[in-house]
Amino acid sequence: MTDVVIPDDLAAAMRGARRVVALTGAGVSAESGVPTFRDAQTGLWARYDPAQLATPEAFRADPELVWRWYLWRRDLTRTAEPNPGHVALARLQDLVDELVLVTQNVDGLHARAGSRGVLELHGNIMRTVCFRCGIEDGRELNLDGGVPRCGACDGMLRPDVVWFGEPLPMDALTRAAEAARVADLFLSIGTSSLVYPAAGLPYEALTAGVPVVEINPAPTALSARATWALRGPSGSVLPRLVAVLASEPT
Ligand code: BV8
Ligand code: ZN
Repeated sequence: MTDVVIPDDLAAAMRGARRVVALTGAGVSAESGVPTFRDAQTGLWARYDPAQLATPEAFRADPELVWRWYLWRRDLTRTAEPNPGHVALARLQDLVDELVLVTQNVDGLHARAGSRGVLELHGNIMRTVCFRCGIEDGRELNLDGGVPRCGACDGMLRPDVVWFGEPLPMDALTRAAEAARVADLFLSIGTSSLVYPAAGLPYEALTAGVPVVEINPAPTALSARATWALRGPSGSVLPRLVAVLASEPT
């Protein structure tokens, strides 16, 4: 349990906020047992750098190795459950006029916690698309017959995630940037703020005069610019932050 206290001026800002944007990273799923990118690699994956595996080059060079990594992460994701941090954000959506939830996570846990309209900037690990023609393939996959192939063009199938060097879904990114500029409050939760263009969003907010709250047990690249930094695990800090609104006399 964290001893993080919500400062009075932040509580007042929460109460006055009609439009909120929340950007989440791997840290928000850490308490669900989904390893963060920083400490992603355990066991047989310990010797691989995730940023090396999550690239189109790595997939072309050894598609089976990359698939084995994603199938390992899919199993972790399937067995994971949303934690109180995910649940608090789903609840916040009903306590403010507009909450735009933007995530770098590919685990789908926000939607499983009940959040609606989540902007998945980096895709979703449970979806599969063709590397060549792009169509989605909903079949359950394994590697028994080698790298799975597309039913339409026989191209290689790949997880529907954004790899390093690949563009983000432009619609989601544009909506996230627009929401950041007109928000009353921007929450940056469980992210090291190092991967772009997602890490640029809190600066869009700051440039537009929108205060930024960082929720992270450790300092990040954003900390020096954050308006408030709450140093604790999101699984206990977020319920406390949202409780500020829940306690408001209706
Ligand atoms: C692109 C999907 C161009 C795959 C991912 C500008 C400057 C420098 C570099 C670049 C730049 N612009 C672009 C780049 C290159 C690159 C980049 O940013 N590189 C970095 C490493 C410097 N960006 C790209 O390549 C992007 N594409 O630019 O394309 C383009 C444009 C047009 C046409 C062609 C090309 C694509 C980036 C997306 C890559 N895909 N994921 C997969 O998952 O397999 S990124 C992946 O890593 C995650 O999605 C996430 O974004 C990132 C990991 O970061 P975090 O989520 O923050 O996690 P991390 O482990 O780092 O930190 C966890 C944090 O949680 C820590 O701070 C920890 O303290 C905290 N924590 C721990 N426990 C808790 C907690 N917090 C709260 N509670 C807890 N309990
Ligand atoms: Zn195809």
